[in-house]
Amino acid sequence: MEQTMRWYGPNDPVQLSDIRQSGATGIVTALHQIPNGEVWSREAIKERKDIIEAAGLTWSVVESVPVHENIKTRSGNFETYIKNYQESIRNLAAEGIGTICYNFMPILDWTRTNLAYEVENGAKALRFEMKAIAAFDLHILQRPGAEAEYSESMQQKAKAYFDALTGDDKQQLINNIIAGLPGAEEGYSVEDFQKALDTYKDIDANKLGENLNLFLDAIIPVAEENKVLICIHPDDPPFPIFGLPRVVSTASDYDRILANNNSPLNGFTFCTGSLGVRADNDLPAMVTKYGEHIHFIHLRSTQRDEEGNFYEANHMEGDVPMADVVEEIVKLQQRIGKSLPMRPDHGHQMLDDLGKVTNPGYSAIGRLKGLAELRGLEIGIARSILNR
Ligand code: DNO
Repeated sequence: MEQTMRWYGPNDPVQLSDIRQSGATGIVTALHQIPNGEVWSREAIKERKDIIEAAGLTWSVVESVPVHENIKTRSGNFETYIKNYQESIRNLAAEGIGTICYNFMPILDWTRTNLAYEVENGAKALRFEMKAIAAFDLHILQRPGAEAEYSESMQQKAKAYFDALTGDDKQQLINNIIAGLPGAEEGYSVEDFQKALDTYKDIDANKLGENLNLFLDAIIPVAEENKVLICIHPDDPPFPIFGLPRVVSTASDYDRILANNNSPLNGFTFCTGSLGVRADNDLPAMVTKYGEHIHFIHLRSTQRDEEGNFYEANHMEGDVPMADVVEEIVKLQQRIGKSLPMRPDHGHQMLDDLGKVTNPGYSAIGRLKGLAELRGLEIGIARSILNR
């Protein structure tokens, strides 16, 4: 795999020089300063690329060129936003950047309720807890009709959890869920969030899936002309929250996306952490089946339970069968004759980083540990396959 790391740009406390020492050669970044929907100009792209190259690294993947909400709901100025997206693809290609990641999650990008969940050894992990989501939904947002989406017992747990929150805890929970985690690009107040939810009143999963297809119909031909790989990130978490539809959570979602547009450039960001939250996703089998359409890989693991809670486990632990996944990736790379860009996704906040201000999930040492383990795993598997 081509070893890469995410970098949030010049304000990221983890610097390019740090990433270089991790052994990664590629950078995954985005022009976060450009508002959603606007064109990424060649100049802005080149400026960022030059900074990366001056540090001895390569800009391997754009994560993400965000998709404007109007495109997802096909309302307002969506046609202009699609044209702008096409233009950004052309401009990225002109600057030599050939892989673009995006997602099609309504309103919220990735969602967690606790950004400092202490694991057994004292390190901190990101966590998604259903009763915290329900407490926010039922008692802070007070979304009309929300009760119907939670069992009696979950409603009770949420109430007890909510009653025990201090004012600060409440604010923290609100921030964690809707203020926008790094890379999310959008943040909301409670009132604005309800207004945003209302824009999905008439959009179910079928409709959203159709809107995704229409978006792909418009951008894949441009990607083909410019030889740019386009890869959609799965929903995180991979099930509906706040009544919002989900269309990129399972293998059947992958099938639907490819049935609409089977271009080799139309593909996936294979995120084991997101997909791995569902027990019905067979990750190694998905690598084998969709391999030719996997353009970018996020490796991380999650530990889930039946209630829908999960936290981010060590890269080699948790529910993701990491060795089996990497074995399929090694075979895939041999089959297609190229190395796929991979970033160790998220990491625990640990050691010196516990005392630092870090981007949740993106501290240096936890990701460095993950990358080191994954690098060793790949080398070991590749050797054992060659010697068989
Ligand atoms: C979280 C990330 C997501 C991801 C976007 C892709 O750590 O995996 O923010 O970048 O959903 O568009």
